[in-house]
Amino acid sequence: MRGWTGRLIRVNLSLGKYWIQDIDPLILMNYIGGRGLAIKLLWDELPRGVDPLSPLNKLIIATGPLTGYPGPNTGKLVIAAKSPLTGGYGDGNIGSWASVHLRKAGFDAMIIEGASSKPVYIYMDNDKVDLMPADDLWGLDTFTTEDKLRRIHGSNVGMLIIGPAGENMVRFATVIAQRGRSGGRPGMGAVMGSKRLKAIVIRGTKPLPQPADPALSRIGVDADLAAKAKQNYGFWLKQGTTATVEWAQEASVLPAFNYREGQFDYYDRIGGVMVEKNNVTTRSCPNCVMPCGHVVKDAEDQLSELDYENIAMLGSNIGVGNLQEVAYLNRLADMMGMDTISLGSALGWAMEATERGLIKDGLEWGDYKRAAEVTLDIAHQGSELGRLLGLGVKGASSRIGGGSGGFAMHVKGLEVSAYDCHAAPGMALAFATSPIGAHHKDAWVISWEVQTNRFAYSRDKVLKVIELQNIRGGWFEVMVGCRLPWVEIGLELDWYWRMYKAATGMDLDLEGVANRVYTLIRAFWIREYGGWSRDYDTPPIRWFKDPLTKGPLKGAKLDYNAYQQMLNWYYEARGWDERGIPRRSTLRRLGLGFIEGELSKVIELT
Ligand code: PTT
Ligand code: SF4
Repeated sequence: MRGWTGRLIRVNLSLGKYWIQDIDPLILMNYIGGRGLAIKLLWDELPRGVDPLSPLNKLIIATGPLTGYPGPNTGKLVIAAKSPLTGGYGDGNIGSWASVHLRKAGFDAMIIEGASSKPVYIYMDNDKVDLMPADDLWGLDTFTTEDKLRRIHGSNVGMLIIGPAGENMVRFATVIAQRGRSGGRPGMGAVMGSKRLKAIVIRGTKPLPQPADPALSRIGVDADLAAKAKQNYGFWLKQGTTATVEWAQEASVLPAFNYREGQFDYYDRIGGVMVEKNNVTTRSCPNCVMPCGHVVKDAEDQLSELDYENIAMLGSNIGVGNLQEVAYLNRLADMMGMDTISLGSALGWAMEATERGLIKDGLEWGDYKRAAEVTLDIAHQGSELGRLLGLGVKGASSRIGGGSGGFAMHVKGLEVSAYDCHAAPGMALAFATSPIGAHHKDAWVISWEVQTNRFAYSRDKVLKVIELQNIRGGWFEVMVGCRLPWVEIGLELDWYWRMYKAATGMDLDLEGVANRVYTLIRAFWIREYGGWSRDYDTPPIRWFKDPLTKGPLKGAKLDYNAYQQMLNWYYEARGWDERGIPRRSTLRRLGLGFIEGELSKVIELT
């Protein structure tokens, strides 16, 4: 096959052994790579009901057939496993040189299984893997760990690292690369920690696989040039995703005070204009034509890399209206190795619980110093509050009760990304049906929604959500490139279809692949949950019950019955029944007939 290496490397940490294996070409054709390959491997290889933090869980690192080739933003990888935060399928898409090095080492993917009895890190040099002792790295933050590993292995390597949060199995611990890339929101860092795996260091020096058409490089370079020629390119370089703060304020979707409101009085002190003024440098993933990591000095005069979600969740959502303070909390999260979205949500939830007298010795809105203390407590699991919040808002609210579930902002256990949906039913549906829980990456429909009829609960809106899910979750997550050239500066999708064809020699069946991957992920959740309920596909109750109390959309809230009608349309369009279970006919049409037997052991199929 062309475009793929056709091989994966399997490392078993319990046995201290590794194997090189061919990947069935049919699997690559049907699932392509990234998330597609990851869910196929997890479905096939995980025993049903496995504890996500046990040695039986497997961590999949998967690239795609364009990874590393010239072309817009081809330096990312998917990291996936059964999630300890949600109990279902979890993944993240992270920019790291590890992606390019893995391909240059001759592999499309790595599977990590078992668990080491002592802290280790993987050092992979092309076909050879060594498990290196990591006792002196254990307990270190991600920045210090990266510096130490670079001193040992030089700069021509790619790395994926966990911090204390991952080691201590904080449920929303992520994997960090390049001091500010963070991936795997549903606890992929905790899975690494449970395996006592501190880091993965990869050095690949072989040529990338031969593409089907040598014109691939030229097409990729032309696509880069086309991206740079886009009208919005110059503005993007100045503010990147952080310009979204001002847009979200204007649209009343900027989460404030634990999603009680959609606007924040001090938004201009933490927004894109402020970031631009304070920007000291920018950082990027490999092969990026449009760097988005905006670095500013934080409250301790250290460098911190910001994106929109970090600012909204550690700023407006917890009442902090100062960019340097937000940046400080963000840097702590990067160093500790935990997700800023979930952290901001957990802190916001704890602030509200404190206000309501449900938590003693908690924290007040806007108190960034106390928020920083609690952040470190979560990472180190060093106090009762730190241990509570380290469970995520779903786990924490079910532990303390007292009605605190009513303001726990999550779907399926994953904290909601930074878009308030009191007045955005389409985005609420996108969050509720995202295949990993409430992440915006699969369908950021909100920008389209606020420009059209934002209050409508229409079939058109449902179909728009699915169209976006299929492109974002079913293409960018399986071919594993960054979607921002398309989303943010309008690079035409046709460039990607041409690059895919040149790399693999095949035409892309987007609908087929996306539906197959979405449906298999749905089946995985059902299998792991031992059943299903429509409640799992319903957004947080707050958006239905507590209307916005101020701003131009004062009084807005979601309508439960109208939402349920949208969910019916959604299921119907995906070929799932009214319970959200894929129909037998859908499984067969998508080439997923092989899961019928196992799925029907846990639920009756229609
Ligand atoms: C992504 C999520 C996001 S999405 C942000 S800001 W965003 C937060 N960033 C964090 C961070 O930083 N530090 C930290 N400790 N935790 C963080 N949690 C949050 O993580 C990220 C970019 C961004 S920045 C976005 S939109 C796009 N996301 C993509 C995606 O999901 N898929 C894809 N094919 N391309 C994408 N391109 C963009 O990538 P998760 P990254 Mg990330 C400081 O991984 O788990 O999906 O979480 O990977 O390399 O950092 O790129 O306004
Ligand atoms: Fe990475 Fe941002 Fe470039 Fe995408 S736009 S490849 S996330 S630096």
